[in-house]
Amino acid sequence: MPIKSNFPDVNLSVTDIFSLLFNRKEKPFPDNQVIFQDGEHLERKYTYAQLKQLSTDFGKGLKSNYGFRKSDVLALYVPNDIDVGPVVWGTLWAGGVVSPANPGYTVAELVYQLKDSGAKLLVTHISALENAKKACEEAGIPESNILLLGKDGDPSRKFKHWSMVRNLEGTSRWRTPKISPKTDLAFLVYSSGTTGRPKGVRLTHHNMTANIEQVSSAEPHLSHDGSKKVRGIPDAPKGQGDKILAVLPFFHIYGLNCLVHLPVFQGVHTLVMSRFDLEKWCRLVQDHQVTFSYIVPPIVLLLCKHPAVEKYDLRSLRMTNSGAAPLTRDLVESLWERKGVRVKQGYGLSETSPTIFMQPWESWMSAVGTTGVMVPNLEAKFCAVPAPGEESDGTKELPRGKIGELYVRGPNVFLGYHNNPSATAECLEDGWFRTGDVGFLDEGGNLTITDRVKELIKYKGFQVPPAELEGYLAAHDKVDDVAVVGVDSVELGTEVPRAYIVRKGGAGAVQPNDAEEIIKWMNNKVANHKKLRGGIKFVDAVPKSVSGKILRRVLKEQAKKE
Ligand code: AYL
Repeated sequence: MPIKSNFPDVNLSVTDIFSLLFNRKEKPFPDNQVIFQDGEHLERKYTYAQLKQLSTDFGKGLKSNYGFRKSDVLALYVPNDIDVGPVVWGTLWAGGVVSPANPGYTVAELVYQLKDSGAKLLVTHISALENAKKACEEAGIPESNILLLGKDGDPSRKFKHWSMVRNLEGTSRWRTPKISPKTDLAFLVYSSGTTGRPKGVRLTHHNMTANIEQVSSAEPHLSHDGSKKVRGIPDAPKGQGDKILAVLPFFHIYGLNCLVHLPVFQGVHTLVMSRFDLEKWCRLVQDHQVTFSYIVPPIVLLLCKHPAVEKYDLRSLRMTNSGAAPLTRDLVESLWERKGVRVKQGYGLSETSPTIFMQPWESWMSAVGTTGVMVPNLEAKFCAVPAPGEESDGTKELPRGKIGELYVRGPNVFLGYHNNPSATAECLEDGWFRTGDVGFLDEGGNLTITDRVKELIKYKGFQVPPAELEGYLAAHDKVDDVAVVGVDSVELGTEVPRAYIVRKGGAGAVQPNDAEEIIKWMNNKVANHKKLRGGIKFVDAVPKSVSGKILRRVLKEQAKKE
């Protein structure tokens, strides 16, 4: 029997994202509520009403200036900026699909996503323009279809700023096309899923709106006027509403839903940082009396350990939410002892839009170490964990409370991988999605994640697909065979990728500088988060199953003993 959420089902809207956010009959905050503000250039900010107007204008401009049609894909290759929201919603208004990419991607990594997603336009930032130009040329996107966002435009004026893309032919002609929320795509985010290279995760309008409503109904604690009270948690400072500090990347599903969409749905003032900087983060919390922030375990670690944090008063934070990678009980307790800051967990995946479990604010300490309870309208089951080398099949369901591989079903589960039916078939059946994560539920319905049985490595919450790194390494002339796995770095508080390499010519041929040379060679090929920070180990053979699959768990166990 599938396990149901503790929360009663919510009556979910069936509508497109733009309508959910901007055509609401009743919303609990005024039109002039500031939603996004640049954390560095404070004069840059957008109210709710401005966001609606800017998005509509951009959507019309896409249609009139670029012939943008329903289902066309616009790729984003930008650091966080207050302009991201209107570019996203303008694209959706025009019936398009947004595919966000990491602005740290190398040209080759970006080309892969542009080609795979079939992007027609690219919106970038002046700091990423050089790579963007090269990638567009390779992917066959004309330079005239590159736009810029952010505070600074192009000094040469060759590349248009998104805000100049408006309807020049009068306002009446362009309308939003009819959108079928359950089948029309809104986003193609990239995830490696359980195995292989990054794939386009097909997220519909309804996937995203469902998750916005699932999360907001289970956790209605933030408000524009500070009126929401939670037992045992301080209120927002007097005379001020809640304030979110947005630091996680908007291109990743965690930031995309929790920091771009939720603030405008909930009407909460959100300060946007273009990149993480520990002291700036602390200063913004203190100076702006920030009440909430979404973070990741490595940030929690820094807040617990870094000497600079001593100088700042962070007690305006009513709560913080950590997700994307495991967070230990020790860190939660140490942050509370050191800074009086509460941290609770959320858990989700790109494929589930993303949030599927969240720790209620009230249980941040009593359910510490767990990722909390299921969001409403979701079902779960736990199945026997496959033996190394065997496939999961989702049929050997375990009794509640036993450790097993987690499967979920619900309105926020994606449609499948873009152009990849075999990868889709491996993880989606009868609406059940195989997460590749292993854990168990306690009596209160709180999930503890104990293991990850998929290949994926998480460096500071970022995805590192081992198959992609193996693909590069296999082409190196000193490499005969290779396997990449994640090993824990206590110092960095994260997993790091390590390569196990069979040297051409055998173990006897290994030269003292081989590892360094290969690492350097790799560093030029991949984004920063995919670097081989776990080093290289030369081995006689890569352990494999009879069918030739790499036995990653054998290598991981070996790494633990080293
Ligand atoms: P993706 N604890 C342990 N592992 C986690 C956690 C967590 N709290 N959250 C995510 N993961 C791992 O697609 C897990 O292995 O999305 C999962 O399968 O980049 C994988 O990360 C998914 O990685 C939210 C909303 C967290 C979003 C997220 C992170 C989404 C990461 C909480 O409320």
